[in-house]
Amino acid sequence: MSFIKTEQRGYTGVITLDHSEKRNALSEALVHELVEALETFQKQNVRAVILRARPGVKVWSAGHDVSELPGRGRDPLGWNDPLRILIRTIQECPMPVIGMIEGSVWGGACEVAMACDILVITPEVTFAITPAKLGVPYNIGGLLTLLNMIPLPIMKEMLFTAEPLSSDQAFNLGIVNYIKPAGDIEDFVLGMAERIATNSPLSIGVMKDALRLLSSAHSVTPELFERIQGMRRIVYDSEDYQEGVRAFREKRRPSFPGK
Ligand code: KGJ
Ligand code: KGJ
Repeated sequence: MSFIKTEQRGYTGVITLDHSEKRNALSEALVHELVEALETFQKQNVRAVILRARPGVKVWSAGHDVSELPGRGRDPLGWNDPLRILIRTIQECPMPVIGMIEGSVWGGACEVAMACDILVITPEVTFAITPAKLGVPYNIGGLLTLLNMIPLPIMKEMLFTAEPLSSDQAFNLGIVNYIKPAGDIEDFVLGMAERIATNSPLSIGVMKDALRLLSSAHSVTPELFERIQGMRRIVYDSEDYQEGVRAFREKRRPSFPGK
Protein backbone atom coordinates (compact mmCIF):
# COMPACT_ATOMS: atom_id res chain seq x y z
CA MET A 1 0.00 0.00 0.00
CA SER A 2 1.24 3.44 -0.86
CA PHE A 3 0.81 6.36 1.52
CA ILE A 4 2.58 8.96 -0.59
CA LYS A 5 2.90 9.87 -4.26
CA THR A 6 6.13 11.05 -5.83
CA GLU A 7 6.82 12.85 -9.06
CA GLN A 8 9.94 14.30 -10.61
CA ARG A 9 9.71 17.42 -12.75
CA GLY A 10 13.13 18.25 -14.10
CA TYR A 11 15.36 18.85 -11.09
CA THR A 12 12.38 19.18 -8.73
CA GLY A 13 11.07 16.24 -6.72
CA VAL A 14 7.50 16.43 -5.42
CA ILE A 15 6.28 14.26 -2.53
CA THR A 16 2.54 14.29 -1.88
CA LEU A 17 1.23 12.88 1.40
CA ASP A 18 -1.66 10.71 0.32
CA HIS A 19 -3.30 8.93 3.24
CA SER A 20 -6.34 11.08 3.87
CA GLU A 21 -8.19 8.23 5.67
CA LYS A 22 -5.77 8.67 8.58
CA ARG A 23 -5.23 12.37 7.93
CA ASN A 24 -1.65 11.72 6.79
CA ALA A 25 -0.65 10.61 10.31
CA LEU A 26 3.07 9.87 10.36
CA SER A 27 2.91 6.09 10.73
CA GLU A 28 6.03 3.98 10.49
CA ALA A 29 4.91 2.83 7.02
CA LEU A 30 4.32 6.36 5.72
CA VAL A 31 7.60 7.62 7.14
CA HIS A 32 9.43 4.67 5.59
CA GLU A 33 8.08 5.63 2.14
CA LEU A 34 8.95 9.28 2.69
CA VAL A 35 12.52 8.50 3.68
CA GLU A 36 12.91 6.20 0.68
CA ALA A 37 11.52 8.88 -1.65
CA LEU A 38 14.04 11.43 -0.37
CA GLU A 39 16.90 8.94 -0.81
CA THR A 40 15.76 8.12 -4.35
CA PHE A 41 15.48 11.79 -5.27
CA GLN A 42 19.00 12.36 -4.02
CA LYS A 43 20.31 9.52 -6.21
CA GLN A 44 18.42 10.96 -9.19
CA ASN A 45 20.11 14.36 -8.77
CA VAL A 46 16.99 16.18 -7.68
CA ARG A 47 18.00 19.66 -6.54
CA ALA A 48 14.89 20.83 -4.67
CA VAL A 49 12.10 18.88 -2.99
CA ILE A 50 8.51 19.94 -2.40
CA LEU A 51 6.68 18.25 0.47
CA ARG A 52 2.93 18.69 0.18
CA ALA A 53 -0.43 17.03 0.71
CA ARG A 54 -3.22 16.60 -1.83
CA PRO A 55 -4.70 19.88 -3.04
CA GLY A 56 -7.61 21.08 -0.91
CA VAL A 57 -7.04 18.82 2.13
CA LYS A 58 -8.37 20.00 5.50
CA VAL A 59 -5.53 18.29 7.36
CA TRP A 60 -1.95 18.50 6.02
CA SER A 61 -0.89 15.91 8.59
CA ALA A 62 -2.28 14.79 11.97
CA GLY A 63 1.24 14.22 13.32
CA HIS A 64 2.62 11.15 15.04
CA ASP A 65 0.49 8.06 14.55
CA VAL A 66 -0.93 7.87 18.06
CA SER A 67 -1.93 4.23 17.59
CA GLU A 68 1.78 3.43 17.26
CA LEU A 69 2.88 5.18 20.47
CA PRO A 70 4.39 2.61 22.87
CA GLY A 71 2.76 1.71 26.18
CA ARG A 72 3.62 3.38 29.45
CA GLY A 73 7.26 3.11 30.52
CA ARG A 74 8.91 3.40 27.09
CA ASP A 75 10.19 6.61 25.53
CA PRO A 76 7.55 7.48 22.92
CA LEU A 77 9.99 9.64 20.95
CA GLY A 78 13.22 7.67 21.15
CA TRP A 79 16.07 7.92 18.62
CA ASN A 80 14.57 5.34 16.23
CA ASP A 81 10.98 6.52 16.43
CA PRO A 82 9.65 7.14 12.87
CA LEU A 83 9.14 10.86 13.56
CA ARG A 84 12.74 11.24 14.72
CA ILE A 85 14.01 9.37 11.64
CA LEU A 86 11.95 11.57 9.33
CA ILE A 87 13.12 14.81 10.94
CA ARG A 88 16.77 13.79 10.65
CA THR A 89 16.31 12.71 7.04
CA ILE A 90 14.80 16.07 6.05
CA GLN A 91 17.41 18.03 7.97
CA GLU A 92 20.34 16.01 6.64
CA CYS A 93 19.23 15.78 3.02
CA PRO A 94 21.37 18.15 0.95
CA MET A 95 18.52 19.37 -1.25
CA PRO A 96 16.37 22.19 0.12
CA VAL A 97 12.94 20.92 1.14
CA ILE A 98 10.09 23.36 0.59
CA GLY A 99 7.07 22.65 2.78
CA MET A 100 3.97 23.50 0.76
CA ILE A 101 1.17 23.47 3.26
CA GLU A 102 -2.60 23.51 3.07
CA GLY A 103 -4.85 22.56 6.00
CA SER A 104 -4.13 22.02 9.67
CA VAL A 105 -0.80 20.73 10.95
CA TRP A 106 -0.65 18.77 14.21
CA GLY A 107 1.97 17.71 16.74
CA GLY A 108 4.94 16.01 15.13
CA ALA A 109 3.80 17.26 11.72
CA CYS A 110 4.52 20.79 12.97
CA GLU A 111 8.05 19.66 13.62
CA VAL A 112 8.21 18.14 10.12
CA ALA A 113 7.11 21.50 8.72
CA MET A 114 9.66 23.34 10.86
CA ALA A 115 12.37 20.94 9.69
CA CYS A 116 11.67 22.01 6.11
CA ASP A 117 13.96 24.74 4.79
CA ILE A 118 11.33 27.08 3.36
CA LEU A 119 7.60 27.17 4.16
CA VAL A 120 4.85 28.38 1.85
CA ILE A 121 1.32 28.04 3.24
CA THR A 122 -2.26 28.95 2.38
CA PRO A 123 -4.24 31.39 4.58
CA GLU A 124 -6.26 28.57 6.20
CA VAL A 125 -3.23 26.78 7.64
CA THR A 126 -2.92 26.32 11.40
CA PHE A 127 -0.12 24.79 13.47
CA ALA A 128 -0.92 23.05 16.78
CA ILE A 129 1.68 21.28 18.92
CA THR A 130 -0.24 18.88 21.13
CA PRO A 131 1.92 16.60 23.33
CA ALA A 132 0.29 18.12 26.42
CA LYS A 133 -3.04 16.70 25.21
CA LEU A 134 -1.50 13.22 25.20
CA GLY A 135 0.75 13.38 28.23
CA VAL A 136 3.80 13.00 25.96
CA PRO A 137 7.18 14.47 26.95
CA TYR A 138 8.49 15.95 23.71
CA ASN A 139 12.11 14.98 23.11
CA ILE A 140 15.10 17.28 23.34
CA GLY A 141 16.04 17.27 19.64
CA GLY A 142 12.43 17.91 18.70
CA LEU A 143 12.15 20.87 21.06
CA LEU A 144 15.30 22.26 19.48
CA THR A 145 13.85 21.97 15.95
CA LEU A 146 10.90 24.03 17.16
CA LEU A 147 13.03 26.42 19.19
CA ASN A 148 15.09 27.26 16.12
CA MET A 149 11.91 28.42 14.38
CA ILE A 150 9.50 29.75 17.01
CA PRO A 151 10.16 32.55 19.53
CA LEU A 152 10.22 31.18 23.09
CA PRO A 153 7.07 32.90 24.47
CA ILE A 154 5.04 31.76 21.45
CA MET A 155 6.44 28.27 21.69
CA LYS A 156 5.53 28.10 25.37
CA GLU A 157 2.00 29.24 24.59
CA MET A 158 1.69 26.64 21.83
CA LEU A 159 3.06 23.81 23.99
CA PHE A 160 1.10 24.72 27.13
CA THR A 161 -2.29 25.49 25.52
CA ALA A 162 -1.91 23.02 22.61
CA GLU A 163 -3.99 25.53 20.65
CA PRO A 164 -3.37 26.40 17.02
CA LEU A 165 -1.23 29.22 15.69
CA SER A 166 -2.82 30.99 12.70
CA SER A 167 -1.16 31.48 9.32
CA ASP A 168 -0.96 35.25 9.90
CA GLN A 169 0.80 34.79 13.24
CA ALA A 170 3.20 32.28 11.71
CA PHE A 171 3.98 34.70 8.89
CA ASN A 172 4.37 37.75 11.13
CA LEU A 173 6.75 35.81 13.39
CA GLY A 174 8.91 34.85 10.41
CA ILE A 175 8.17 31.15 10.81
CA VAL A 176 6.81 30.84 7.27
CA ASN A 177 8.21 32.53 4.18
CA TYR A 178 5.01 33.18 2.23
CA ILE A 179 1.24 32.94 2.46
CA LYS A 180 -0.30 32.25 -0.95
CA PRO A 181 -3.91 31.57 -1.98
CA ALA A 182 -4.66 27.91 -2.70
CA GLY A 183 -5.06 28.70 -6.41
CA ASP A 184 -1.55 30.14 -6.69
CA ILE A 185 0.54 28.17 -4.23
CA GLU A 186 1.55 25.30 -6.52
CA ASP A 187 2.89 27.50 -9.35
CA PHE A 188 4.64 29.73 -6.84
CA VAL A 189 6.40 26.85 -5.09
CA LEU A 190 7.32 25.08 -8.33
CA GLY A 191 8.80 28.35 -9.61
CA MET A 192 10.87 28.74 -6.46
CA ALA A 193 12.12 25.15 -6.71
CA GLU A 194 13.13 25.70 -10.34
CA ARG A 195 15.05 28.84 -9.42
CA ILE A 196 16.86 26.99 -6.63
CA ALA A 197 17.74 24.23 -9.11
CA THR A 198 19.61 26.67 -11.37
CA ASN A 199 22.04 27.43 -8.51
CA SER A 200 24.97 25.31 -7.39
CA PRO A 201 23.67 22.21 -5.57
CA LEU A 202 27.06 21.73 -3.92
CA SER A 203 27.10 25.25 -2.50
CA ILE A 204 23.48 24.93 -1.33
CA GLY A 205 23.94 21.47 0.21
CA VAL A 206 26.99 22.54 2.18
CA MET A 207 25.38 25.77 3.39
CA LYS A 208 22.26 23.83 4.47
CA ASP A 209 24.37 21.37 6.45
CA ALA A 210 26.50 24.09 7.98
CA LEU A 211 23.37 25.96 9.09
CA ARG A 212 21.99 22.74 10.60
CA LEU A 213 25.21 22.13 12.50
CA LEU A 214 25.46 25.74 13.66
CA SER A 215 21.84 25.92 14.77
CA SER A 216 22.22 22.76 16.83
CA ALA A 217 25.58 23.76 18.27
CA HIS A 218 24.42 23.89 21.87
CA SER A 219 26.75 22.12 24.21
CA VAL A 220 24.83 19.79 26.48
CA THR A 221 26.83 18.13 29.22
CA PRO A 222 26.21 14.42 29.91
CA GLU A 223 24.77 15.46 33.26
CA LEU A 224 22.30 17.91 31.70
CA PHE A 225 21.27 15.37 29.06
CA GLU A 226 20.67 12.70 31.68
CA ARG A 227 18.77 15.16 33.85
CA ILE A 228 16.36 16.06 31.03
CA GLN A 229 15.96 12.40 30.04
CA GLY A 230 15.20 11.60 33.67
CA MET A 231 12.54 14.33 33.77
CA ARG A 232 11.01 13.05 30.52
CA ARG A 233 10.94 9.54 31.92
CA ILE A 234 8.71 10.65 34.78
CA VAL A 235 6.19 11.70 32.11
CA TYR A 236 6.21 8.57 29.95
CA ASP A 237 6.07 6.41 33.09
CA SER A 238 3.04 8.35 34.32
CA GLU A 239 -0.69 7.81 34.54
CA ASP A 240 -1.04 11.04 32.53
CA TYR A 241 0.68 9.42 29.53
CA GLN A 242 -1.41 6.28 29.86
CA GLU A 243 -4.61 8.30 30.12
CA GLY A 244 -3.71 10.61 27.21
CA VAL A 245 -3.05 7.81 24.75
CA ARG A 246 -6.05 5.77 25.96
CA ALA A 247 -8.39 8.76 25.67
CA PHE A 248 -7.23 9.36 22.09
CA ARG A 249 -7.94 5.73 21.19
CA GLU A 250 -11.35 5.89 22.89
CA LYS A 251 -12.10 9.21 21.13
CA ARG A 252 -12.84 11.07 24.36
CA ARG A 253 -11.35 13.98 26.26
CA PRO A 254 -8.56 12.93 28.63
CA SER A 255 -8.82 13.52 32.35
CA PHE A 256 -5.26 13.93 33.64
CA PRO A 257 -4.53 13.02 37.30
CA GLY A 258 -1.21 14.91 37.11
CA LYS A 259 0.90 11.98 38.32
N1 KGJ B 1 -2.73 9.14 14.84
C1 KGJ B 1 -3.43 8.05 14.49
N2 KGJ B 1 -4.62 8.12 13.89
C2 KGJ B 1 -5.12 9.32 13.64
C3 KGJ B 1 -4.45 10.50 13.98
C4 KGJ B 1 -3.19 10.38 14.61
N3 KGJ B 1 -2.45 11.43 14.95
N4 KGJ B 1 -5.22 11.54 13.61
C5 KGJ B 1 -6.32 11.03 13.07
N5 KGJ B 1 -6.27 9.70 13.07
C6 KGJ B 1 -7.28 8.76 12.58
C7 KGJ B 1 -8.53 8.77 13.45
O1 KGJ B 1 -8.34 7.92 14.56
C8 KGJ B 1 -9.54 8.27 12.47
O2 KGJ B 1 -9.39 6.88 12.33
C9 KGJ B 1 -9.11 8.89 11.15
O3 KGJ B 1 -7.73 9.19 11.30
C10 KGJ B 1 -9.85 10.17 10.83
O4 KGJ B 1 -9.71 11.02 11.99
O5 KGJ B 1 -11.47 6.16 13.43
P1 KGJ B 1 -10.66 5.88 12.21
O6 KGJ B 1 -11.32 6.30 10.92
O7 KGJ B 1 -10.05 4.52 12.17
P2 KGJ B 1 -10.88 11.97 12.51
O8 KGJ B 1 -10.48 12.44 13.86
O9 KGJ B 1 -12.20 11.28 12.36
O10 KGJ B 1 -10.79 13.15 11.43
P3 KGJ B 1 -11.30 14.67 11.56
O11 KGJ B 1 -12.62 14.74 12.25
O12 KGJ B 1 -11.16 15.21 10.18
O13 KGJ B 1 -10.24 15.41 12.49
C11 KGJ B 1 -8.92 15.59 12.06
C12 KGJ B 1 -8.03 15.92 13.27
C13 KGJ B 1 -6.59 16.07 12.74
C14 KGJ B 1 -8.47 17.29 13.84
C15 KGJ B 1 -8.16 14.82 14.32
O14 KGJ B 1 -7.98 13.55 13.68
C16 KGJ B 1 -7.15 14.94 15.41
O15 KGJ B 1 -7.29 15.75 16.33
N6 KGJ B 1 -6.06 14.11 15.34
C17 KGJ B 1 -4.99 14.15 16.31
C18 KGJ B 1 -4.13 15.37 16.08
C19 KGJ B 1 -3.01 15.43 17.06
O16 KGJ B 1 -3.14 15.85 18.22
N7 KGJ B 1 -1.82 14.99 16.64
C20 KGJ B 1 -0.60 15.07 17.40
C21 KGJ B 1 -0.11 13.70 17.72
N8 KGJ B 1 1.09 13.81 18.59
C22 KGJ B 1 2.29 14.07 18.08
O17 KGJ B 1 2.49 14.19 16.88
C23 KGJ B 1 3.44 14.16 19.00
C24 KGJ B 1 4.81 13.98 18.43
N9 KGJ B 1 3.30 14.40 20.33
O18 KGJ B 1 4.36 14.51 21.04
O19 KGJ B 1 2.19 14.52 20.87
N1 KGJ C 1 33.23 41.33 -8.80
C1 KGJ C 1 34.06 41.78 -9.77
N2 KGJ C 1 33.65 42.60 -10.73
C2 KGJ C 1 32.40 43.00 -10.72
C3 KGJ C 1 31.48 42.56 -9.72
C4 KGJ C 1 31.96 41.68 -8.73
N3 KGJ C 1 31.16 41.22 -7.72
N4 KGJ C 1 30.29 43.14 -9.98
C5 KGJ C 1 30.45 43.88 -11.07
N5 KGJ C 1 31.70 43.81 -11.52
C6 KGJ C 1 32.28 44.47 -12.67
C7 KGJ C 1 31.75 43.88 -13.97
O1 KGJ C 1 32.48 42.73 -14.37
C8 KGJ C 1 31.94 45.04 -14.92
O2 KGJ C 1 33.29 45.11 -15.27
C9 KGJ C 1 31.63 46.25 -14.05
O3 KGJ C 1 31.83 45.83 -12.68
C10 KGJ C 1 30.22 46.74 -14.21
O4 KGJ C 1 29.39 45.61 -14.03
O5 KGJ C 1 33.12 44.36 -17.64
P1 KGJ C 1 33.75 45.42 -16.76
O6 KGJ C 1 33.20 46.83 -17.00
O7 KGJ C 1 35.27 45.33 -16.70
P2 KGJ C 1 28.07 45.34 -14.87
O8 KGJ C 1 27.64 43.94 -14.60
O9 KGJ C 1 28.28 45.72 -16.31
O10 KGJ C 1 27.13 46.42 -14.18
P3 KGJ C 1 25.53 46.47 -14.12
O11 KGJ C 1 24.97 46.01 -15.43
O12 KGJ C 1 25.20 47.81 -13.56
O13 KGJ C 1 25.14 45.35 -13.04
C11 KGJ C 1 25.44 45.54 -11.67
C12 KGJ C 1 25.29 44.18 -10.91
C13 KGJ C 1 25.69 44.44 -9.48
C14 KGJ C 1 23.81 43.75 -10.94
C15 KGJ C 1 26.19 43.13 -11.66
O14 KGJ C 1 27.48 43.65 -11.81
C16 KGJ C 1 26.30 41.85 -10.86
O15 KGJ C 1 25.35 40.95 -10.87
N6 KGJ C 1 27.40 41.70 -10.16
C17 KGJ C 1 27.63 40.51 -9.37
C18 KGJ C 1 26.79 40.59 -8.11
C19 KGJ C 1 26.99 39.39 -7.17
O16 KGJ C 1 26.47 38.34 -7.38
N7 KGJ C 1 27.86 39.63 -6.17
C20 KGJ C 1 28.14 38.62 -5.15
C21 KGJ C 1 29.60 38.18 -5.24
N8 KGJ C 1 29.80 37.11 -4.23
C22 KGJ C 1 30.01 37.38 -2.92
O17 KGJ C 1 30.07 38.51 -2.51
C23 KGJ C 1 30.24 36.25 -1.98
C24 KGJ C 1 30.94 36.53 -0.69
N9 KGJ C 1 29.84 34.96 -2.28
O18 KGJ C 1 30.12 34.08 -1.38
O19 KGJ C 1 29.31 34.65 -3.32
